[in-house]
Amino acid sequence: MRDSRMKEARALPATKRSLVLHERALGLFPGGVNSPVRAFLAVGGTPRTIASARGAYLKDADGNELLDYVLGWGPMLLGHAHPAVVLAVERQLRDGTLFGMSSQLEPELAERVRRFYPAAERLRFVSTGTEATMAAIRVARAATGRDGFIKFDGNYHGHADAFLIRGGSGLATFGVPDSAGVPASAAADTRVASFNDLGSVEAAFAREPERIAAIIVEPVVGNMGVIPPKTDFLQGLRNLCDRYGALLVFDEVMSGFRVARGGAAERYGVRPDLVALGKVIGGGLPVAAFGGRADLMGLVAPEGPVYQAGTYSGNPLAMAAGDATLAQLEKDPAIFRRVEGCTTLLAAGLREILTRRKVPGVVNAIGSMWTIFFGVSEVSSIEDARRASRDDYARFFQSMLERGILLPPSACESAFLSDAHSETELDRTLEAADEAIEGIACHKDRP
Ligand code: KE4
Repeated sequence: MRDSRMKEARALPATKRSLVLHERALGLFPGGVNSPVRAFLAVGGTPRTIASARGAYLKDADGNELLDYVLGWGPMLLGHAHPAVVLAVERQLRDGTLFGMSSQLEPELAERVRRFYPAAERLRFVSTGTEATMAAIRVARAATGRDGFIKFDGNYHGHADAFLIRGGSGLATFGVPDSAGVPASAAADTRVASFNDLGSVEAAFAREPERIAAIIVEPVVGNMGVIPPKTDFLQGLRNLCDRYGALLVFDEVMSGFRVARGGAAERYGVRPDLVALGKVIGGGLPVAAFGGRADLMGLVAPEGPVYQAGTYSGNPLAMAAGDATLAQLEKDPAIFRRVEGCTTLLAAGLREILTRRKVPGVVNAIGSMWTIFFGVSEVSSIEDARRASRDDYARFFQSMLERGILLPPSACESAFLSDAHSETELDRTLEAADEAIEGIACHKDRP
């Protein structure tokens, strides 16, 4: 017991500069951050300001090196500052960053996206996942002439009004599943079902068979921690959409390129009518996309009546980063096997520690996404995830951060791996996790 406390008492890394920067930021930005989850409110401690990143590592403003499992919330599949991406962006930088007209790399990247994700027969680039999901639902409403749509409790699709109902990610992190400022009228057409519960979806359709335009789903949930779909759940959604004349929208902003090279559509063999993509396709710069059946995308302006636009859509610099990233993934497809293999090893190692340390918990991992949940034996629903111990996760987060390992600062998020994470990083992570989980066990033993 004493020994473990001694270990825990090791000098905490300096965070003075992060603290000073955060205090300055508090006077400028709500919560001192430009996206809520970065404020560390769910886990406590000083939010870290990052100065640089390379490979699997970040360097914070105090010079602490952090082994990174946030990876920009998913985009950095190759690792930070990958040479091919840096070179491509540097080259484009010199040729200009924004033309207000189409640029050469847009079709290049779109064709690469389509080779990975054939269900995106045609697509449109936007800058954020929020825009992509918003537009996908707008297309579905136009195509069906219906207004309602079904989302799932705990799923997060960005911060458009109609989605901020029982949302995951930061909404669930702060226990405010519904946001203030969203008028009832904006949410009037949102129906909420339970993930992995086909009965709840069928009931929603049965109540309003003519009103539901679409189902939108994170086919592998990442925004309540990782929750894979049960067998036949996604096919069940496909069948219900076909039966009721609704469209199936996969929000693969996070799961795309993460649960398989072709996302959940490939992994589970279910073809959506529309898809939202993002994160990895921008390689760290702002690129997202909505796409799908050619007949549906033909409804989008200027071809059709569905309006959608964006100043930075197809931005040349972002296209360069995305194109270089997907080019690397096409050149070296073994990346997916390597990163998934490392993730599987990490998850197995964490499970072994939980068992050996007799700390109740479970690790969900799929592709290169993973989450450790404490205090529960299974997480296959949002309700299970909500039962997990947020306090133990916060303890784990802080213990790992003290050992130079950065996990998502919320139990309602997915952690990721990159191709820059090797056996060295795994060994270091498992050694730190063993000490951190021992600390949780000791905490539980305390009267
Ligand atoms: P953005 O608008 O943040 O680019 O994408 C929204 C979005 C849509 N769909 C899914 C499945 C997503 O995970 C996201 C955004 N993911 C969060 C992390 N859970 C972004 C990080 C943040 O909010 O700071």
